[in-house]
Amino acid sequence: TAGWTGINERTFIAVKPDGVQRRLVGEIIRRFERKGFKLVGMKFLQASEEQIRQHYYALREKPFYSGLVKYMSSGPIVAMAWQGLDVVKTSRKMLGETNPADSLPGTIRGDYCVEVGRNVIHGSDSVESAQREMALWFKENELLCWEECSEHWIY
Ligand code: 3AN
Repeated sequence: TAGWTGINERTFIAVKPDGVQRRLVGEIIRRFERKGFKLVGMKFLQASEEQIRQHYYALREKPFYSGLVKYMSSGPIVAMAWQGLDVVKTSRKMLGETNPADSLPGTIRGDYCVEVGRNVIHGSDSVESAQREMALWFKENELLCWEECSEHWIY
């Protein structure tokens, strides 16, 4: 997965257990599609605590870490990879700030949540994190390269 930049930049997005429970999956996908990003990988899964510990390894010393691991493995999540120009930076803008109270209306966290510990969605914070996280959650053949070639479609 190395070397994805420009219009091929990719990021890892996950709808967290509270987002799934609150039926926000469709809304979140809709926002990324309408923005103009391309879905290149998606799975619905219940993560193990071990997977979450790896995902949030950088936060292992934080006081909220064990609560975060429990929360993120408490129910199913939707793991996705999205592709497009500046998708890492732009998707962080679409998410809003880590604390929903600091997130502007119009952002996902600004519109749909109130608590930092229940903030509905994850998005990679850099191109390097995106590559590490995509490798953690997807096998290489689960990330697709596809083009919009409508002549092959029925309608
Ligand atoms: P972001 O998800 O915006 O990149 P990080 O990486 O600092 O923010 O934090 C990862 C996750 O840890 C957050 N999405 C949130 O669920 C949780 N978290 C962050 N800060 C706190 C906090 N002060 N209290 C409880 N949970 C937190």
